[in-house]
Amino acid sequence: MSDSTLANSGFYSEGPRSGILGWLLSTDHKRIGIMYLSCIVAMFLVAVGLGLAIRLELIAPGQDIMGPQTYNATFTVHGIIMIFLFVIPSIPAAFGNLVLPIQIGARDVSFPKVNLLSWYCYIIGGLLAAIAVFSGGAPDTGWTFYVPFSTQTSTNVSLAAFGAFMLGMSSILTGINFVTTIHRLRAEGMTWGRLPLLVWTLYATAWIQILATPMLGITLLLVILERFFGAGLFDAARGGDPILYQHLFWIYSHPAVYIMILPGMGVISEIIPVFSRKPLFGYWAMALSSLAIAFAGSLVWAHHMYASGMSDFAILVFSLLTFIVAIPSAIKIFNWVSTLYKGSIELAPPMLYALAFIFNFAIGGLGGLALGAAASDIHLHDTTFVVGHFHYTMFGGTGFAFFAALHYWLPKFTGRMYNHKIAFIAWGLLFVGFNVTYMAMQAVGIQGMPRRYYDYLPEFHTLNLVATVGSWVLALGLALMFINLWRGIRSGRPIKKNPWGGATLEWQIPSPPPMENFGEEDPVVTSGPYEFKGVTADEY
Ligand code: HEM
Ligand SMILES: [Cu+2]
Repeated sequence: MSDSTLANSGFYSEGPRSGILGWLLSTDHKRIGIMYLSCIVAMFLVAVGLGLAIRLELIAPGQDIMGPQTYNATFTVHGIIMIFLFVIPSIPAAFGNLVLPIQIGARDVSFPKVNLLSWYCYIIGGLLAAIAVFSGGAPDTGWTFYVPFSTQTSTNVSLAAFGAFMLGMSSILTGINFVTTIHRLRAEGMTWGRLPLLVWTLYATAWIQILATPMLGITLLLVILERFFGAGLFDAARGGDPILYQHLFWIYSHPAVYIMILPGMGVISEIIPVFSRKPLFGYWAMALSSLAIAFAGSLVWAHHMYASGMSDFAILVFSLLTFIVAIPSAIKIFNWVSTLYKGSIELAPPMLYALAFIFNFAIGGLGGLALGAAASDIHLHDTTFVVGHFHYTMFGGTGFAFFAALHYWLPKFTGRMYNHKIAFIAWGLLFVGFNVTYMAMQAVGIQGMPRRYYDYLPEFHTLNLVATVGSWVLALGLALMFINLWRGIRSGRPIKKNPWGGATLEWQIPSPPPMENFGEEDPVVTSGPYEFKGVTADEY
């Protein structure tokens, strides 16, 4: 951090070592959180650039800026970075590390050294992916690494797959730390019924990280083994089965969408009560629905495979299970809206992103029901409707929750406030640009446009033009948002402990927090996380 005052305050200035080693060898959860956050934002911006390039290629039929091979590599690398280097670590590894220990009244996580190792696994994974891209032959399989193509193509699939393996390792280590910390390091009085909901969602997510991620690791290692030794594991002509790969891949990758969205839901549950000045509606329903999503979400993976030749009975079972998962998700939306009802709403920047999350995720969720129903999915499978759908959930959901978390907690961890007027304008551009881009992609998908094609039929031109222009408005909003946040970090108005009037523990300590989080005494908790009686926001 180049800002002198920030470098001399709180956990930025304390610690056993100074200088760059004071960061690269730090086992402090806040410093590790900041290192993750910096890398994750950098990766996001790189992948946004690739996304904009894809949209530019799709502005008109025919070849515009890239040919088919480059197009395949571009969406593959875009997807790999967005999934493994942005969305999955975005809230758990960055904001989980920054906020979770403080919210439960702890001074750090259970295994600080393992926590630092998780960051190095992230870095190694990222470097392997970068080498796979820049050493000639960027992977062109799609982020799903489907066989048989991924075992045959001459591009750098093994490097990219091993990069994803290391990123999985990083995710598992984060999960192990969070489950142990939440069980063992809660402060006196921090009962399970007083845990902030962000902590409950990170708890449910951590169990998926621990139990499901090894599945991805094994599956990717099998692809690498297949590329080197050609055992025929997935080769039907030699007794193997390519469909087996799809089962193995989605047994992780569908639960992985809950590693992505659950922490985002936790962020929204932190923000909605604070800016409604009302306790969250249905605390236990919210807490238990996180566990229900994690559990039921591990039983629906084959809804990605209705078009793979599955039996009608299997399709029926997975379709029914998919509808069941929608219930706890709907409970969350219902409880957020019930909390807003008759609340004294303050439309501060974090709240705007939280409200946008609810809007976007509701659309994404409804689209998910259309894809969960076999009759409509057989038509929509592998069209740009699917691409629009998962951008609504992963970008419109987790991405907007990440932006909400940036606007809610960055002032706490930098001691400075960003410009609210510019934040409003950036939000407006982002929200409108986002919905124009992905609503148009859903619409042209319903008309039958397949995904992962660099060219398309003339009748799809108008909606693709609209989607591309939408992505420019979206990009303008993103640029304005990050510039405004950066200016806030460098020269924003100094803040005290609690600019928003939050009631959770992080708002009761200095901004930025000291290295030890709390003073001499460990905190003793006597009330719930959303009880605002006597809690007011500091002037800034
Ligand atoms: C400005 C931002 C973005 C733009 C313009 C963009 C655009 C696109 C487009 C047009 C495709 C479809 C390529 C095709 O099927 O032919 C795509 C694929 C994809 N995008 Fe994005 N996207 C953006 C942000 C994101 C974010 C934030 C995420 C994750 C949260 C994401 C995840 C993905 C994934 C996983 C794929 C599938 C890649 C594949 O088929 O293997 N994108 N994106
Ligand atoms: Cu799924």
